[in-house]
Amino acid sequence: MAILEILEYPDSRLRTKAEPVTDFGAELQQQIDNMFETMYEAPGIGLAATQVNFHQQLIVIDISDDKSSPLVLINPKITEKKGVEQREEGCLSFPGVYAKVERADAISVEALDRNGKAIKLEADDLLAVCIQHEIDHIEGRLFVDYLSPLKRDRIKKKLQKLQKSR
Ligand code: GNR
Ligand code: NI
Repeated sequence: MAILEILEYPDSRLRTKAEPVTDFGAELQQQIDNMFETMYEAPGIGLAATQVNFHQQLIVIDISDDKSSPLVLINPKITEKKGVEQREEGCLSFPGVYAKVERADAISVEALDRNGKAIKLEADDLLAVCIQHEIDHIEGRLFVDYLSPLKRDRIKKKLQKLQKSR
């Protein structure tokens, strides 16, 4: 296993639209394991392949406190959205940045698991937020896209300063 480098905003590679996964072989399995290791080490509750410069529609999530609920979503589609809720979000591609974003409160999702088997799930609360945040990543969208241009610009300057300092 390996810890992967996480791209940080405003890296333009975060804007890449991922291609559907078609090959569920050993390389994909290795990529999934490396993404879990990277997410747990960060630590984060989700990680999209785009963030580690792998441009296929692959997401890993675990919102548990004890690594007990790993979830892999491949080629995911949101089939239903209900309600809206504002929540504070963070992102591993924006170290130290938190902002309130409005999302659907509950969603239905269809996806493939790591073996290519079709799965359907219903999610609400934090899991629903996390899935929507990760699906945005694989489509090249970022949580700051929902903020005002002024707030986004402040965040960009803060991160560029941080990146120059190391
Ligand atoms: O670790 C993460 N926490 C989080 C908190 C609120 C809403 C979304 C997230 S996802 C984030 C990890 C990440 O950047 N995934 O893309
Ligand atoms: Ni993120």
